[in-house]
Amino acid sequence: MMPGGAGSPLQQLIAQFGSSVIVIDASQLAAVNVDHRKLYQGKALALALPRSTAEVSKLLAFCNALRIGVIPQGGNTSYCGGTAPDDSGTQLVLSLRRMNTLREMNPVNDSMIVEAGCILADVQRAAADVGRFFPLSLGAEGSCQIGGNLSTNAGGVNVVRYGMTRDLVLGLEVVLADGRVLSTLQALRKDNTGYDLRHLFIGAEGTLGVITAASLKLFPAPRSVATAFVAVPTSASAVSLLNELRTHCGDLVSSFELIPDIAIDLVVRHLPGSRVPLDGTSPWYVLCEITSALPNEPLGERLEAALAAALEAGLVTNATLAQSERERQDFWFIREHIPEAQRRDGPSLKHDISLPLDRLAAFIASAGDWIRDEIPEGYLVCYGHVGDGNLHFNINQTANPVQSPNAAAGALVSRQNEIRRVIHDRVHELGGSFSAEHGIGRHKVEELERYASPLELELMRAIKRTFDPNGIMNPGKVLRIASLSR
Ligand code: FAD
Ligand code: 2HG
Ligand code: ZN
Repeated sequence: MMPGGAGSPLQQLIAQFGSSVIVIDASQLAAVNVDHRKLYQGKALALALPRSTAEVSKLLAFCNALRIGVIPQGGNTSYCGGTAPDDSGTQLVLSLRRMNTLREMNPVNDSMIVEAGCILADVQRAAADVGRFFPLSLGAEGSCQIGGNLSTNAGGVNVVRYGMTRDLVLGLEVVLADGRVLSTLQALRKDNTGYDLRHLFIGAEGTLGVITAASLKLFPAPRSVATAFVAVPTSASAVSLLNELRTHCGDLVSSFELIPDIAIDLVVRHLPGSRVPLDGTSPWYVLCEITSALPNEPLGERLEAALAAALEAGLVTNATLAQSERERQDFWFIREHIPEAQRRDGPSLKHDISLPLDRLAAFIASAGDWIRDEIPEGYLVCYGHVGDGNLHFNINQTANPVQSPNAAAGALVSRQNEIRRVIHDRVHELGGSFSAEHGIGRHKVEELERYASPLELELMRAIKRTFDPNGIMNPGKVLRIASLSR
């Protein structure tokens, strides 16, 4: 039986847009009702699958008039519960998955225009097909969408060289809450004509409007690459190694990832086929890559020389360079599968933090000691994009043979608020961020309220009210606003 009686919002939506756009099939709804980490289970009114910007525009105008909450959804891989509807059964999930057209490829201008529902890996491939490079790269690239990447301002493994998603955007097409279409899809690198509105929507997590298309920057394709897997004695040595690499290789450094030994153990244990690059043990490793757009550059020699200097200085204890693309993939397999290995090992708490590089190692040492001493229910799995000062300071459930796995699981999760407070307070005191690249969603709304200044919150709320006075866009995410109707 169809929920909602005659003349109900659902009936009206179906009457207006048809059942090919407004989907109420239970299995399709089940997939969009829950976020990737299964933190929030909601119940959507329906799933909207628009095919064009014009259709998104009509949908939003309609929802605004009826005060129906709209939850934009891309690949649904976000980590902060940004995509889940609430459990009221009144919110419409709007998926961009049908809007996946490459509108324009412009190698001369080094730019491309893609619709928001394009899968990130497809965007990368389209750029590669014309000998260009779209540098955004992250573990979920096979399923996340460019609209989701823009809306979370995703980071990933190439930020050290190319910046966050925000840095890769020339223009946007956005449907506002009332259905009007704001198009700044130009492909200009220089355009100082007043306030740069596109940046408000980047990282807004669907709370200000729906991104329907983007004009993206392209770069020369890397044609020479050298990748190393490096053992380092301490996290402080890893930070110093970054400096050393920059001294020797300058801005060729495109990735610099910290990996602890425990993460390698997890990947090897849970993902058959993974190959450990180095013999022996070390508490920490760095996976680093340097690239150049010039062909046949002796980057291996350059990286080797940098690592030899670091070895001499005691920053490195062992290192290996990938001798083939296959070996390079093996190195990256380990890094990219840490989240999946963590997931398979049991419940975990995630802290996506960033710190100034000069404070990063001291933080790892002191917060690491605190976890060891105070959190017997968990163990630290600290890894991430150290080149950007970004750590995934995660804690996994300790296996406890005395308790059942579930009871033990509950023990760590039941302490999550207390643990989060200690970690985020310490990060804040050190001038860091409690959300480096994953955003706020629903999961970190209280954290934003705690750590943003009153003035920042006042201005963010004013922006929200300006763009979405009826509060229909992704209600309850990023900001709570009492005076809005939702
Ligand atoms: P969704 O999860 O669908 O949505 C994310 C947010 O954006 C939601 O608030 C949603 O309402 C909003 N939204 C989605 N599309 C639109 C749109 N068109 N218009 C307006 N709002 C919209 N993140 C990183 O930053 N770096 C990483 O290295 C990284 N690695 C990951 C690895 C794995 C294995 C996984 C599962 C996730 C990882 N993530 C990472 C998190 C996630 O992939 C990113 O946040 C990604 O950018 C989300 O894209 P999505 O299409 O899945 O968006
Ligand atoms: C990564 O860098 C992602 O692999 C995921 O941002 C981090 O699972 C995590 O905490
Ligand atoms: Zn990450």
